[in-house]
Amino acid sequence: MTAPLVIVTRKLPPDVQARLSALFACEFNDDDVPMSAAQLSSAISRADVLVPTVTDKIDGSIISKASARLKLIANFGAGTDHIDVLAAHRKGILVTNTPGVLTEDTADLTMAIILALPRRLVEADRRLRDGGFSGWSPTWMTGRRVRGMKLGIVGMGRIGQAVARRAGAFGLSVHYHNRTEVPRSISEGLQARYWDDLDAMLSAVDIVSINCPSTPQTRHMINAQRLRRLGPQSYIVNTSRGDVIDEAALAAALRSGEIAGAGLDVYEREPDITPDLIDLPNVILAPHIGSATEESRQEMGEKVMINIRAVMDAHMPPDRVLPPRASYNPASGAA
Ligand code: 8YV
Repeated sequence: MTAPLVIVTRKLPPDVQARLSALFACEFNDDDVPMSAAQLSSAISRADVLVPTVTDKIDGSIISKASARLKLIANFGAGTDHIDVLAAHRKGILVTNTPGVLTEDTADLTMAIILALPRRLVEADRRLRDGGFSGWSPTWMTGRRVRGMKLGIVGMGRIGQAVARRAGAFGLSVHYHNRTEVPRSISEGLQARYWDDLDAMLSAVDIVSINCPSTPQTRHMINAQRLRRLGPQSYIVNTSRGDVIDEAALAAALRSGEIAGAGLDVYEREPDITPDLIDLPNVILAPHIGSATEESRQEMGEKVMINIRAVMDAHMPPDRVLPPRASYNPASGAA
């Protein structure tokens, strides 16, 4: 029996690629240039398993090119908004992701930005490098005290909860908005207050952290009108997906002083960034590095391999992603 063909769209950590090679017949992308739609179509038409990342748009038209041999799309990453999971499901192709292993690292980056924004840390670094440090001054580069601020978390899943744990330790009070209230046992442990009404929460908090996935329902959830609710002393942080915030509206709100600052790790049209954001001093811009630790990337690779192995052994993979409930009838198992 020939080994299943696994096609990996981006260069993965060396240990992960070595182990993948030991287990399966593999095609890697050692140049690490993101594949074009034509290359993805070719890959999906030949593979038993496709291993894409957030930089690959696996839409319905790509999925239509899959041959009958494609059993699994094993995403290297937690978010699957770049994959048409329903189209895959309709063709009987399983989709998996890598949840859990990047939670703490993404929450660390989120907390780092939450601390750095009001304290103007990145701006201060820039000013010093530009020769602007002529010695200590009682009034220069003053920011705002983080302790005592109210943090509003939008999306209280794994990462939102991990951010809440950190925020409590830094003396922020934790508020959250979620589709549904999390169990009391969790919110009481985090001392987190639930807000059913997002608008009301935005008006009440000092910092907002976006930790929800990108879905048709969350796209541009933070728009010009909601940014106005935040107010001129408030900050917004996004380490989830860029399109949850209307990026043009955010740039306008920052420029006009409607909000005090923003810290972003994700963008609406990565790798492009609204040029205005680059010019503004009150913005921290990170290049989508939430899960960028050696440890997370290694463990994401482990998860990919475990999911492939389970499917190859005719078991249900541990990290199966199902289509959104609205489009899927679990009773019939069909969309
Ligand atoms: C990953 C992420 O690095 O896992 C996610 O959803 O946003 C990132 O942290 C990326 O998705 C890799 O595909």
